[in-house]
Amino acid sequence: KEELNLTNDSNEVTLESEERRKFFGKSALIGAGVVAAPMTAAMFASTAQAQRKEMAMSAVVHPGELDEYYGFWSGGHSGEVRIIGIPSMRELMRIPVFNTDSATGWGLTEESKRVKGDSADLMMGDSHHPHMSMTDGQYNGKYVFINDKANSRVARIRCDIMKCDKMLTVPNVQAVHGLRVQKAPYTKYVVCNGEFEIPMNNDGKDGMKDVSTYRSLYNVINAETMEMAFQVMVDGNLDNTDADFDGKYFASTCYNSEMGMNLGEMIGAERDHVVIFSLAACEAALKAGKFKTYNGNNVPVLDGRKGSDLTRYIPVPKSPHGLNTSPEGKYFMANGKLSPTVTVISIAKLDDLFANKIKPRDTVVAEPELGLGPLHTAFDGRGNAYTTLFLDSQIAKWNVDDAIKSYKGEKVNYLRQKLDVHYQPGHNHTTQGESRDADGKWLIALCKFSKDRFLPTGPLKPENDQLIDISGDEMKLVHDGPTFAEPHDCIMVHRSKVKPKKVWTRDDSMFAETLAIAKRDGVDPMSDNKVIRDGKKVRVYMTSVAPTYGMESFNVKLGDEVTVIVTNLDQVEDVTHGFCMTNHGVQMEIGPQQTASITFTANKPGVQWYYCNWFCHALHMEMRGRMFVEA
Ligand code: CUK
Ligand code: CUA
Repeated sequence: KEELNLTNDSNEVTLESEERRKFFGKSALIGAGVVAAPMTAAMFASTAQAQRKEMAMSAVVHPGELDEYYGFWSGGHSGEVRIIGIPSMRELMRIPVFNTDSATGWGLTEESKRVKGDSADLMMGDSHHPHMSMTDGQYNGKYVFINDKANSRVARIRCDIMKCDKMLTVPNVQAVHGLRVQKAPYTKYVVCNGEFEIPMNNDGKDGMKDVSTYRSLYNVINAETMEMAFQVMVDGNLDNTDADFDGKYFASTCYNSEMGMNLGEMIGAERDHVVIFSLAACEAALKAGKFKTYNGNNVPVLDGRKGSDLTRYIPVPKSPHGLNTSPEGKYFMANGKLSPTVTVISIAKLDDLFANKIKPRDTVVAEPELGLGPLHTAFDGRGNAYTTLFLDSQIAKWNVDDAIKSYKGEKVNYLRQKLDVHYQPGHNHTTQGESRDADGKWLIALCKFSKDRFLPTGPLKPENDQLIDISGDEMKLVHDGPTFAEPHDCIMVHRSKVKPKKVWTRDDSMFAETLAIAKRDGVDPMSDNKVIRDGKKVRVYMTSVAPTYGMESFNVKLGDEVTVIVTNLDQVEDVTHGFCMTNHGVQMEIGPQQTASITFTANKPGVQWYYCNWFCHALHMEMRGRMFVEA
């Protein structure tokens, strides 16, 4: 291996990046051994600098090679989730969730409308926090959950097909923001914050301007059924949240304990708080029937305001933002935002806090001062934390144990390094860093501005997702990645945890209801090509095998409501077909072995061509047929 010429950047060098890094380390050592004359300080500095440079792990993934991690990226107000390969930063896939998608027909197809349920008419969303289901604090590859701040929704993505399969509009709240999963013993619950304060019973009747009736609720959702389990009323509002690794506590930041209705009022108080929720206490209250319901729905709302035994309120410096649990499970960390600090809360002390043996601030074991605008913190599993400084445009690397010593009064420097990022970072995240498997290899900084880092694209510029090597003692920036609005948050999951299917299976729940309708129509979608008339409604069943549809033409009457149901009989991986009715605003994806359906009104007389819009074959252009619309 020592003989490999690693400066030759050819495809023959296929060492895994970790091996390559070790090798660089070794060769540097060997190099040092053969230096005969003592080096001058300047020589040493420049050599060290050069070594540091070459010792960064490579983000290059050669053609045909696979990335080591799946990155699940929020698409912000694009409303989607994106899959990014790490470390290459290649965008592998987009998963439409809260948005409407032209290519796949998400939001247009019957199947996606069923998933969206009561919000099927909404075309947009604002996704922030993607988090994967866990078992014993480790990613289990089953689901990714994500919130929609814009329409107070939570959605679930099935990781075997990488499609959204459930969506829930959370009642009694406005703007679902921070979202996490229960980490242990398994993800029974998804938890999320209602951010904006509203009157309970928000019915527009008397008193809606009386702020004293406004509340924010903590929302607990059953991860498997995606139905509301219960909600917890709190004092103040709620921003970000996270869970412990014991299945006992959740924690949320509150930046508006003042219950202010404008900026000045919201930032008035010197201190806001972190709310700690006891899951056992909440479940007991639920069981004992200690709840109320509001707004005419039957979701149980528990009272977790100050003085209740469901919660505790820990004062922290004003207007905290991110809430992060360290991966060994010891600490909740609240990021200061308007305060230059991160407040470190000992999870081991929470039992005593709930037993009233100690005061809320007694749970704080460190409050390191890091720089201006701390928003979110990530971890390397080696005892270091990495905090984004929005205003300083930096990542601060600091050592948690040293910060604790310093808080106790010892003279230690907990700050390890500050790295410039470009520019204004919001979230950051490390490879597997929110799970027990934090491996300390890569850090991502999701920078809100890119300014001069890319070719100018007009007044609207991309954001900049930067990849940072954290495997050594020093953070090293290795990649700039332009992204469209607006990745808030991401997770990076080792590829061994995720097992996607290659083709659909016929018993998939995504189109089970469509198959049930076919059955009622007496149609076998795997073989029949048939038109079923049901009054003014027409259901057109057709198969597809590259490069033809099973039905060359069909007849309808002007004004009919037409549903086209396509079953793709192809079994070959990657042979996806489309269905588009020209001039009717509908198209969709039909993957191998999938059934998908879409509805439109036949509102144009005469010959209307339909065609396949997913390139499937050399004769893909010829994959089309006619709808005859009788006037
Ligand atoms: S929030 Cu966007 S930078 Cu929605 Cu997690 Cu902090
Ligand atoms: Cu089928 Cu293109």
